[in-house]
Amino acid sequence: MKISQDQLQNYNKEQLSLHQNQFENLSDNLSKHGVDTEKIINQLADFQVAIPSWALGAGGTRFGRFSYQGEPSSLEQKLEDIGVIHALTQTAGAISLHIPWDIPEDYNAIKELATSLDIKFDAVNSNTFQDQKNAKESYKFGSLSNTSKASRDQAIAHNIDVINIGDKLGSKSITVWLADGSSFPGQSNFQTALSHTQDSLKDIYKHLPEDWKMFIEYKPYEPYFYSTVIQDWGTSFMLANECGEKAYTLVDLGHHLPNTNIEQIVSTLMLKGKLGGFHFNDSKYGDDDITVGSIKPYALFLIFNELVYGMQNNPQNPDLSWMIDASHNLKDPLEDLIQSLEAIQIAYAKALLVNQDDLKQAQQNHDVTLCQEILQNAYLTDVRPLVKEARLKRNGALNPLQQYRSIAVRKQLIKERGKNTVATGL
Ligand SMILES: [Mn+2]
Repeated sequence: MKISQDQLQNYNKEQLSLHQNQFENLSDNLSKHGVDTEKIINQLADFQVAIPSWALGAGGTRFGRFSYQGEPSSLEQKLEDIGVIHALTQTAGAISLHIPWDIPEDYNAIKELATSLDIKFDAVNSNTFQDQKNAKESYKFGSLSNTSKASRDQAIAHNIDVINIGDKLGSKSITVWLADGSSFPGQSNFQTALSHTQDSLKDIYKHLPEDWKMFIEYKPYEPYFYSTVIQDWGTSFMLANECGEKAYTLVDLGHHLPNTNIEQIVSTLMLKGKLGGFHFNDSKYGDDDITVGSIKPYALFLIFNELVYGMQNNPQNPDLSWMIDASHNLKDPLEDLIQSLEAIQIAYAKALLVNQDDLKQAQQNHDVTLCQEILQNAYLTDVRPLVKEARLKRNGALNPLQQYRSIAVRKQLIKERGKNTVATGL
């Protein structure tokens, strides 16, 4: 299904005068404090986040999977779902493909469909965390780090295939996340596992097209419980440096132990020009993959504050690949993604409100109280009118979730696809 401009505009008309009042109030207030509202709205309008191809259906837990009705059962339908979210939010202008779950059959048709929906192909993701049907070698005891050369070679060849598939679609990066690790002390030789991983990554790196990047994702634990080969940003950073200038670290919000200072990690990586990708989600305990901003919105703001600082002050760091990496077990996946995109825009807008010059001055004067006030004043500002204005500028919906419900998208999808369709994924 597709949302038409008429549907959007009719709906927006009803909400417009209320929005205009709220926007003018905020805008006047911000102008008095020297904020360039127009500039912030443009920055918000330009900010696009990739939706992964596995996020459109119901995700599994370790114990079961409860299907959601009207799930997309082909890559075409997944693109259509992202098209719906993008039409409403104007923030989801990219897809991140997971291979082998979503290998296109007709590349030109897929590219045309994506273009018609204003969707670009962002990083492609390889999968060596599960065995594929008829695979010769198993990843049960690791992929790029496996003590078996045959398993490592198979995993390297798969990553090269993923690059080739992405290249045909116009992607410019590959994300490598390894489940490799061990569950028991003594099971794995740490040095051997790390050396194998390094050599395997270098082999993959050799096959990167000139204008491509490789993102190396880290995670402290899970699926194994004692050790993970690429467990933290330091290990990822070291591996990226060993590979070369086209290799970068990828930060996933859920891949940290509780209370890790993620904003400091982001800041360090950007200073070194090595932050390439960023995955959004939220968590209470571990890699919970729940709606962005649903648990720790202030932490998200502080992280965005460092990202904004880096984007403004670190030309050595490339533009980032942004993606939502979450799983949807209870909510309609599309509603969850709309909520996540809203939370991302809100955190970004608040970070853009931080007066970096004033903050620098306060830091220089060791005025700790004022430093905190500057951050909290930005955080406590209700920026939703700015986010809405940015959407309006791009002909999106003033209130995406309300509109999604008022035009009964899910009901329509169930009618088109049936109740029992299942999207590929975990
Ligand atoms: Mn991730």
